[in-house]
Amino acid sequence: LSLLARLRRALADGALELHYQPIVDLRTGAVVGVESLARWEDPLHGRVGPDVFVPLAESGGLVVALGELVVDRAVAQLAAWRGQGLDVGVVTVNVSARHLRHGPLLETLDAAVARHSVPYDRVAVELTESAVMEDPERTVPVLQGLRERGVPVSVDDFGTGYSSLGRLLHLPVDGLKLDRSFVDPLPDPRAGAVVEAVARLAEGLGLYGVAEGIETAEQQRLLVRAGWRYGQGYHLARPLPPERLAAWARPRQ
Ligand code: G
Ligand code: G
Ligand code: MN
Ligand code: NA
Repeated sequence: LSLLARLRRALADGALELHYQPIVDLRTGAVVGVESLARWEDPLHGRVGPDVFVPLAESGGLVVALGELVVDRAVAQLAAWRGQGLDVGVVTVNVSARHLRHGPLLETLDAAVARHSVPYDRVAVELTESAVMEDPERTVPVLQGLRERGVPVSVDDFGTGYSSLGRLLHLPVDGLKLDRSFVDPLPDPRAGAVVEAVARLAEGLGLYGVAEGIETAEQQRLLVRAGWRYGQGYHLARPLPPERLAAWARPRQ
């Protein structure tokens, strides 16, 4: 069986797992959200990374099936945590360009939110720059539909696309996630200038900002000083399976 066929079967069986990486308030350490990240362990090939199976799903016509599984799983997990009295803030889902443009994302979300009785504003969507920029006739109505529902939308990997800043920032989005390639070189002063400028840009536009890929205490400190309120990264916490995330988050609500 090809890897694509194995992925198709895994999706049909619900055999993918989600791990959750905390997003924290960098000043207080409180958890404000968790990013869901898909994990696939194939019985034959072992662990296959999302950098492999997400593009495979996209090219193989499985992107809607993947997106539906991920959205439903993430919303169900949020509901389960809420039922246990655990408040992790929002749960974010990564949505691929193809799902945004050609898939029934709004219907998928509506169904998941209704099934698990969670408020729309606790489910956030992460989209890459290219996903929001390409094919605006198709994407803008979906972004508007998310906004009407109160679903926060952030631009992921911000700063790595080649889109026009002007056009990007006219789109109905709520936040941006600074790509970790800008955090990684810190404390390099040139990288420091960039993260400070982007923090000011986000603030001026009324967007919330999340700095990604924080791996050291010094990077965290410099980001706070540069104006970043929220962040995630291995220094704070790795992506964790649900039970471990709950144990991590309980004292940090
Ligand atoms: O979790 P991390 O290695 O390993 O993720 C690698 C890439 O895969 C990241 O760009 C991430 O956004 C993407 N990714 C992880 N989970 C999902 C998912 O559920 N859906 C989509 N579309 N992308 C995902
Ligand atoms: O593209 P996106 O931002 O969704 O990708 C998230 C990816 O970044 C996941 O693969 C996640 O495991 C990874 N990640 C999260 N924190 C860190 C970090 O501190 N350092 C590195 N190198 N990767 C990270
Ligand atoms: Mn992401
Ligand atoms: Na990113």
